[in-house]
Amino acid sequence: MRNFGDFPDTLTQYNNSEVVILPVPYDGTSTWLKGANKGPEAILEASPNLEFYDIDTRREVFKHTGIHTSEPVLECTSPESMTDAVYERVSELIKDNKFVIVLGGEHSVSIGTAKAHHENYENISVLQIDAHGDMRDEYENSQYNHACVMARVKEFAPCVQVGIRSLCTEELHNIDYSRMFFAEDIMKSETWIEEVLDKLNENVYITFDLDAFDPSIISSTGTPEPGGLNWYQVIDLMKAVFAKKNVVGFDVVELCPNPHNKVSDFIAAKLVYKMIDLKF
Ligand SMILES: [Mn+2]
Repeated sequence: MRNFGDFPDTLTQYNNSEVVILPVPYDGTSTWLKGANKGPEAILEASPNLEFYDIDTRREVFKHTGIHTSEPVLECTSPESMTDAVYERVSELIKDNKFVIVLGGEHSVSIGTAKAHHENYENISVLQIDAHGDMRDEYENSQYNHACVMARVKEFAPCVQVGIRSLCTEELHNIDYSRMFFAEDIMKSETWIEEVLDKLNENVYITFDLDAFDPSIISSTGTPEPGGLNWYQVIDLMKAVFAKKNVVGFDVVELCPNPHNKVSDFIAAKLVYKMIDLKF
């Protein structure tokens, strides 16, 4: 896969980079539209077309951090073996003092990376941005299905769920409504970002399912839902979380690229770069 951005070699070499992008093109458990395995490549393909100057911070952050794109994790025998492979790779990168960004793939790729961050940082909480609860105990005979991600993550770290607008009966017993921010309530609230911050620990891992966005902004996802977040709601939340908490890593998942419309790919790349800018 190509490198994120189109930066000079000195700014993409492993040893020179604080940031490592780890593609996990896994699509073994998605239940409706297939194609999330093409997500990482689509984000990387779109990335050189970004403007790398940030209007808020008035700089080009890649020149300060370096951004290395790692060899992808290709293990796909089962969701369990993929999770183990992601966990191993992310753990190695964290021990090398890298800030790790996993690009999915469908949402099950987040279990291994969230676990690696949990074991290397004290008291992390996990901020999930998503249209879906993803709290089923199991789905289609697997506990590692993308519909079960947050049920697995909740076993080791407290979670806060933002942008939710689709639940199923089977997951309701796992849901803590005091830690869930429905998209509809966010639209009517002026204090929701502070309330999200109040629920998070100092160390935060972010798992970002792109279907949290309204489909008018990002339509290329495996399970789109109406009534989602807009760009500035997301960016305002990200600005607050990166400013007030220690974000230890993140993933961006569930891009299911449409070859006839690359808008979603570009927005996903822009989100990744903006989050890097906010971190450093
Ligand atoms: Mn989702």
